[in-house]
Amino acid sequence: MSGPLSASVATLCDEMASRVGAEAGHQLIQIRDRLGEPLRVAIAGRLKAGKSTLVNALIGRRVAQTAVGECTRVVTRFRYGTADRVDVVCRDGQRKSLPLDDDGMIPQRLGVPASRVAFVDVTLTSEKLRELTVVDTPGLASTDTVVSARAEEAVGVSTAPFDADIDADSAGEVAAAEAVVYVFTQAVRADDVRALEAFRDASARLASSPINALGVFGKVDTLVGGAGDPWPVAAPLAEQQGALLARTVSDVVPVVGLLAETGESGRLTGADRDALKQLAALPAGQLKLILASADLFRSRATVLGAEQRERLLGALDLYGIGFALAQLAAEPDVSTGELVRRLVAASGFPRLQHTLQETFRWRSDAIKAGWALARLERLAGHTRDENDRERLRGAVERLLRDPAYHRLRLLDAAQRVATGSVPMPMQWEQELTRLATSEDPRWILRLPDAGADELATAAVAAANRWRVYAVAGAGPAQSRVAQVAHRGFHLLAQQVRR
Ligand SMILES: Nc1nc2c(ncn2[C@@H]2O[C@H](COP(=O)(O)OP(=O)(O)O)[C@@H](O)[C@H]2O)c(=O)[nH]1
Ligand SMILES: [Mg+2]
Repeated sequence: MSGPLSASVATLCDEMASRVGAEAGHQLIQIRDRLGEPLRVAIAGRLKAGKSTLVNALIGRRVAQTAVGECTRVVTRFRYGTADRVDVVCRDGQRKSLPLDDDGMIPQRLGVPASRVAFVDVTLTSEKLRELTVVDTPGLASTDTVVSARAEEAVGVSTAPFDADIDADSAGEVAAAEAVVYVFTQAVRADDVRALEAFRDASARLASSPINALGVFGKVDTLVGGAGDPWPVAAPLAEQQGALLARTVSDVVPVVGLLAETGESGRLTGADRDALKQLAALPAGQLKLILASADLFRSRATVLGAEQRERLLGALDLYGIGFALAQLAAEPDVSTGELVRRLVAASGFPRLQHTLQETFRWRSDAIKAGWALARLERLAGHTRDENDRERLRGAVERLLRDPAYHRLRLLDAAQRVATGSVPMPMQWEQELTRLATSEDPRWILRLPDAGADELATAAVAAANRWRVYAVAGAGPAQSRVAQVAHRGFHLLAQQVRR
């Protein structure tokens, strides 16, 4: 499952582990083990942004609490396992197992004070977790100014964007993620951007950048009133936000998380469909009225019982209900399964899944290898034994000389440019980003129909351009980046000739 880059870092860890002292050896084994695990994605964002809802959609099960009053203050990690299991991991290292509650969700009461909890470790038999470990985080609280100030302080000391009440253990659990999905709603606020950027320092080499961070514009159904279609507003807004956040996330994908969750978790039943059908039979004027607001729906949709009304609101909200009613009006016999499929399509979730795949999954080898190398470099710097330090540093350097590892230098350089720490003209930046994030020479060189010869010529020309830029271009930082790009295009030319 792991790619060639992470595999060779893992081999290096194994080899070195027997040659260094016990302390460093133990850490090397930890890094190696981690390389064999699925990519770890943290879901970050402010309180009530819809993070846990999105987590459930990604897992395909409603396991994370999203109840209205719910306000989880702990980090929860969801990973694949052969049995469903919830372990509360305490800060003193103690573990306490809990059963899922009657609804199959993590119990709201953990039985341990939140202040003592490091994080909650959940293993599930969900197939979707085989390739992705998901870390749900509490939100960055910001309405309360005191908490906000403390959150900022926490951000200042380069932890991650979450509530200041979070302890170091859970902060570490989030910082250990190799990629981040940042969920926000409506206008992107200054503290959103700051919080997102705070990830940057947390994992050194490949911290939050367009390389490993994706933005999700959540709850877009709440942009317009009632059951109105939010997409004509949501799509251009997401594009604007994408431009605003271009230095921090690779894309901003709009989504109705609630509909994705309901659809992907199989929450909608045949009875729900029948209830919707009853509503669909109402006269148009009355329908318009009950779909105007949640309060009107509660007080006027009396062909249904109170419980059924709440259930539909909770699972679909007004836009989902209105969408389902329109489907049923046009096609009264549509099955529950087909209705669910259309709801998921209307949620925007398929595009999010596709983008996740594109952004993270195929890059995950480089992301993980980069993460591991950053850990190794840190280990080489901190190990007490001087000989161990030397050995580790030497091993990392040898590995980086392998041409395959040039990919990591490229990602690192592209990240510096993309985040603005090394400014560069847009065209150069874009070419570097393409080179760093793809293996397809036609796409990198923007020659979709070219043959091998033409590609090789173009790659050599690009290499030359970057060499000139390295010599004659701007400052020393730009020059270093340009040298990395120069070598990258040189290697690309060799690759297409083979
Ligand atoms: N209408 C609507 N409500 C949503 C959506 N996503 C989440 N919610 C609701 O918003 C509330 C907070 O969501 P939650 O996922 O718990 O937010 P978190 O605090 O970021 O984890 C819950 O009541 C969700 O049902 C959405 O896309 N549309
Ligand atoms: Mg939550």
